[in-house]
Amino acid sequence: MKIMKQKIKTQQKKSMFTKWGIVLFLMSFFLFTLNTSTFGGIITGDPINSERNWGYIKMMNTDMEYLLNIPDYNDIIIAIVDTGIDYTHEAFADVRWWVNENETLNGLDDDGNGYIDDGLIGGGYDFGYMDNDPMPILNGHGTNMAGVMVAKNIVADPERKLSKQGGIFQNAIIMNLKWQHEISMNAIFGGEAKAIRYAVDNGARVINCSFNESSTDFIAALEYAITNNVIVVASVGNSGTYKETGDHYPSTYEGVIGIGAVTEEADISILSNYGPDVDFMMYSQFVSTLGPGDTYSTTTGTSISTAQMSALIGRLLSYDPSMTRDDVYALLAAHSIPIDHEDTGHGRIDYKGLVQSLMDINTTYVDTTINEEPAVLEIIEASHSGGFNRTTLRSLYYKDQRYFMNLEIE
Ligand SMILES: [Ca+2]
Ligand SMILES: [Ca+2]
Ligand SMILES: [Ca+2]
Repeated sequence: MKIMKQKIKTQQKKSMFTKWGIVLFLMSFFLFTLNTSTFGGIITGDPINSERNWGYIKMMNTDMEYLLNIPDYNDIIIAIVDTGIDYTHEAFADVRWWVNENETLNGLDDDGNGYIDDGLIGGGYDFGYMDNDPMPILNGHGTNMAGVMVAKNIVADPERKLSKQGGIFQNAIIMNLKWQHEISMNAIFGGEAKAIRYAVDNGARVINCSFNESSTDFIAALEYAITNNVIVVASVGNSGTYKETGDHYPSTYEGVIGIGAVTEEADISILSNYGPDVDFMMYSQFVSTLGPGDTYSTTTGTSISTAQMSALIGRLLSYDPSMTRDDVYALLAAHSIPIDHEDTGHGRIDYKGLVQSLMDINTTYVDTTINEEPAVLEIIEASHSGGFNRTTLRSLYYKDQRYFMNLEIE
């Protein structure tokens, strides 16, 4: 097999937002249990495709096209346990919402799981109000989380919308599990534990927990998830302080993957907690995403860091669903770049390196930009059980430069 490639200049842009730390820190005082700070959820007139939106991609050593052009191989369900997702958002039009095949919309609990008509509307259930519609009433947090996972590019208005960015794992199947009562901001029906158990019982491989909650029932549900090889990914919190084990649940619970926040300069975000139970750091500042009611917003904090990691882990599982939580963790840890701060776990993810390690590829790379006649640069050999389909591989990083490739099978 011969691969012809053309070098594409990557756009390395500098952040305009290095001085926002204090602002973000002040904003963190307005937070309740949700690990995010959204600017009221909506910034109108703000070009969503501005350079900062590349942050979360850049902090993973990759770019959006690279992410999107690597194929997904298997269906993976990600449960977003949050405030509910506005599943009617225009950028979610093609999203694969999870459906409970064992229910019928008839006012009865057909599958006998204790919930009437669950999993038929918007991908899940509302454990905050105990009804079958997980649509948020007030809070945009859940929609923010889903945006960085599965939003699709909207091309109609490229200056305003997600022209350069979409979710990290757009083929994910999303389970939309609302756990909070939006007025009280609490789980008055024990929704946080119910939602976790529901996700496990219905096939979720990843559960996103971008919040802080520590009820006994909830801890038991976390253990249930971990025992069943479901990967729980949780935000480490936005108070900018050191957290010992047990100080912040679920992120410091053993077996949960705790996610902190870095800036575009790969420094720890001023609002990110840190400590022995932080596992990885993801990008956190002004991450563009979706809000309820066809709105677009930017979101900052460890919540959105966590959502990115959940999507990334979902993608990894789609390559090889047989991987356990420990397999995934080891893979991420092996392809992490430490940041210059103690107690920040393995640091940020080198997605490019990670994907290369997953590729089952033994290929001759030919750089058409160096010579008129194609020149062989290097033969890369790697193998992994989750190997890529070579004919669909469209781009690859090579020695820190990005290439598009035209594949020729010989
Ligand atoms: Ca039911
Ligand atoms: Ca029913
Ligand atoms: Ca509802």
